[in-house]
Amino acid sequence: MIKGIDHIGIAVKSIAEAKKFWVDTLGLELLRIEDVPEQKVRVAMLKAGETTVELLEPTAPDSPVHKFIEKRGEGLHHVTFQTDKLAERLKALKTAGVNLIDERPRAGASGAGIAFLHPKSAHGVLVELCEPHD
Ligand code: CMX
Repeated sequence: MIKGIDHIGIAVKSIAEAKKFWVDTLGLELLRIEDVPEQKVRVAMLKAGETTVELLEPTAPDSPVHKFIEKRGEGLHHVTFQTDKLAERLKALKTAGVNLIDERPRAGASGAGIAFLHPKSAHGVLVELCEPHD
């Protein structure tokens, strides 16, 4: 079952620049900054009450986030929902005709299993599912 929103991903050209608004002005707490080489991004995780905002800065020209910013500019990039039994859920979604970017869970930050669903199957929203590590 879907347990809630884990985080909201926002594509930015520069974490250092974006932090001036999100942290210094709006007041979200910076939890950590880490590189995610598999996705060719650097991420800043910001605490927003029960959930988290993830600023995504591309680290290579062929990063999906670089492509997104080139095409659409900075802005909302994806929404991540927490789920259990991710592998089973992906099979069920595939059977239901959903276009899966990841057919099997991949390793995400902090040992979580993650998988993306294509925005064409989700009314224009890139959806990420994550199953937190126990
Ligand atoms: N949200 C909504 N729509 C999106 C989108 C996004 N984030 N990214 C792309 N699209 C749309 C495009 O606008 C385009 O629509 P049209 O065909 O109507 O023009 C369509 O999807 C195809 O886009 P594209 O620019 O040709 O890009 P690709 O098909 O090469 O890649 C996607 C799109 C979603 C498959 C790719 O970005 C992907 O695999 N994403 C998952 C991985 C990822 O985003 N990683 C970064 C975050 C990692 C992290 O959180 O750690």
